[in-house]
Amino acid sequence: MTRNVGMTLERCIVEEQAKFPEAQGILTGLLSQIALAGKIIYSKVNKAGLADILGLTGKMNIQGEEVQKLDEFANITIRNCLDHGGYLCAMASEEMNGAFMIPDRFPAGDYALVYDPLDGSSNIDVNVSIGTIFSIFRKRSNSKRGEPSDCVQKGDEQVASGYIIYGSSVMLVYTTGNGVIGFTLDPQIGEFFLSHPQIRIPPKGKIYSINEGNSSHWTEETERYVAYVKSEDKETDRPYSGRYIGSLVADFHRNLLKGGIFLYPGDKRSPSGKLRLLYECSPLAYIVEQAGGAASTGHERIMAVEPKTLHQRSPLLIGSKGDVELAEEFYQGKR
Ligand code: P6P
Repeated sequence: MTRNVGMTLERCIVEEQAKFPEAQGILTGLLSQIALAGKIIYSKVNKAGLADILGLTGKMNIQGEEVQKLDEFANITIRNCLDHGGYLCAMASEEMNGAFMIPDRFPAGDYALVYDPLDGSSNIDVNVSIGTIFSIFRKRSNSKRGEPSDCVQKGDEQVASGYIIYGSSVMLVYTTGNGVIGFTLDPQIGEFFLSHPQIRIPPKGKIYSINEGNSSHWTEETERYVAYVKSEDKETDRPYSGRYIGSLVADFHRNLLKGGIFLYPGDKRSPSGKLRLLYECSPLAYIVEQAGGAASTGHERIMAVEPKTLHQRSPLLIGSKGDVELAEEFYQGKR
């Protein structure tokens, strides 16, 4: 009897691609190259404690944050894996001030990639799971080789999005608009195998994730919502458990599988919150909506927000639909 070698990422994408002949294998190529970048990044992340790659480059990124060497490595790895395939016209990343237009020496394609190369990087030195987050848009400009503006599109325009989590195992989770699928890397053979064929988030959870250290700056809505989920009420399954890792991909991935809500709301110091719309909130919003959940600013769907600038921030409430809709009632003055 032939041993089932398991459904690899490539085989799964090709079979899914076959359902959309008009896509001419674009997604196959793009997702395969993103998977390759993830394997290369993982090869460094899992040795971070050994190499001298830990520590800061001393450079500052556009956010005014010190750039960790691994951040820079991840950013360049993704750019080098995806700049020559002919699928993309432009790329944009947390680590680059402006869009990176595909150089003339390579063919330019009809898609734009926006990504956070290594989110949660402040956790690199303490061995907490971190992740790569990505969004793929169709080129919208009329220019043959695209424009930087092709990277600045609202979430509803995404053709695919996903993340790679570098944790106790490495997983690639993505959507192309037909549900959410997860693959787990077998490091022995360097292949991603299908491990989560159809991820669905529970309609309601019992976990809330928020940085309580910010509570002195919270708005009254956030104070009242957090007090609500922490108070006892058997009928509505409260209190919730507090879980906060400080690494968005890790907090999001746990809630996606177990149910619950992650909040990084605006506060009195920064009304737009901390997280970036285009390469943190938007791609995860596409994943969670495709898994049956919801993602909101507190007042509107994250996917409906029309971005104005590449690095703009957005408040984020994301997770089980029942939890996000309940939290929205607090932010919209209905509770
Ligand atoms: P805070 C990591 O720097 C990050 O961008 C996300 O991964 C994480 O959810 C958030 O910031 C943590 O921010 O203010 O709670 O430390």
